[in-house]
Amino acid sequence: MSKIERVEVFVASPGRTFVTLRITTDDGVTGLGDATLNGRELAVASYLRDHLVPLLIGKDPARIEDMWQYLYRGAYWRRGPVTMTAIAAVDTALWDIKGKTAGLPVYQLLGGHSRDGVLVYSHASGTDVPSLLDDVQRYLELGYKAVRAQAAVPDVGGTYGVRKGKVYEPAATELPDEQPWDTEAYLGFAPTYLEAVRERFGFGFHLLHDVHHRLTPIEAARFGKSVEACRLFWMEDPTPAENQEAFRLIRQHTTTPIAVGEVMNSIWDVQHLITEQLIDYVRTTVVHAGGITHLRRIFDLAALYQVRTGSHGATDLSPVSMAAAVHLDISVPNFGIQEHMGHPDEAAEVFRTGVTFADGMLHPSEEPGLGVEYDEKAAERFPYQQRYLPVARRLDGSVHDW
Ligand code: CS2
Ligand code: MG
Repeated sequence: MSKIERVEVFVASPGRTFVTLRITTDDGVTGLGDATLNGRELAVASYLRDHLVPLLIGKDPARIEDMWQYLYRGAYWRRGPVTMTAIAAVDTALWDIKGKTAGLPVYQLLGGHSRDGVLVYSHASGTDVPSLLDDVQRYLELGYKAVRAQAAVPDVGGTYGVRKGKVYEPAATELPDEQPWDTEAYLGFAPTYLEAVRERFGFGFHLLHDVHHRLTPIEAARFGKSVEACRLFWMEDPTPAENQEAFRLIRQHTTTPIAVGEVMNSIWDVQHLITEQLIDYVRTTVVHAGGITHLRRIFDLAALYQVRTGSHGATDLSPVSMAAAVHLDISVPNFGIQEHMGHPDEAAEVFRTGVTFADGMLHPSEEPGLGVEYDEKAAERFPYQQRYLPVARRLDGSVHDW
């Protein structure tokens, strides 16, 4: 039996901050895990370094399920984004090691190919409708079969999702940027630009939109109804999902499909959304929902209720968890779509990934394990930079969901 001999936690900012866990066994096999929690990275790094690393040394890396139960049930204080991201990083690294030890890519350990490729969507955005339409055109020309569309609401400063640089990066300031929000302005404007996209490009591709937790249930019902003619692939996070009941009201009013889950980190957070079919896609991820081991459970529950997967894949999910996501996506029966926002150029100097993009789909590496390498020497060139996600405030100055 091999043993875990070394566990390293790297915090670096190649274009943006990533927290990466590397486990090394006594026979020299390494595994990687993503432990990035945007805006709260150091909390997870400390949870790993100060609380989990002492527990991992000497353990059998092959006992992935036992390790998951040990770290989850053994913590006493359960769930939450920090705990589940730390557990996720360990779990993902152990699956990487298991694949390398077996000489198989991780997807082969999960049941092999269920499809030829992993349909992905990217992100078109604009400061106004013309620039949004140009951006949609760009992604369609790049071969994407699915595009998310977001545009700035006129006269409302920081609408969610409008890219500034090469990739959309919301965590951009040393203290939270306080951005104004006006629900009425959004409800009046967003349907017009989604209609404009359909008018210009037709219905030959999937169109997605992220409401980003901004509406009340009845406002979300109104929004969903107002865009039914746009035939969205989904409206995402229409209302905050702590209250899973809230989605019953939305469901009563609109057939626009609903996607929820990127901020959820356990099966219990999405249990009723799935079992009562209040959503159509579940967006939980390898990195924030307890790793491959737990995410498989969520996806299997979803499959029983015809809920499909639609995992989050923004810039703050590192190439490690994106590779793990593609290994899961290619194999699960109820796959829906995978978000693929890409990473800053500097990230490629630190992470080497075997994931490939072709014809609107991602493909996992055929290398044993996840097919990702981390260059800690290169990472030293990108010291940690603390950045915060924005905070939204209504026009009266009160805090709103960002
Ligand atoms: C968004 C993200 O990609 C998405 O669907 O919700 O951009 C999200 O805002 C960031 O990942 C937060 O870190
Ligand atoms: Mg989102």
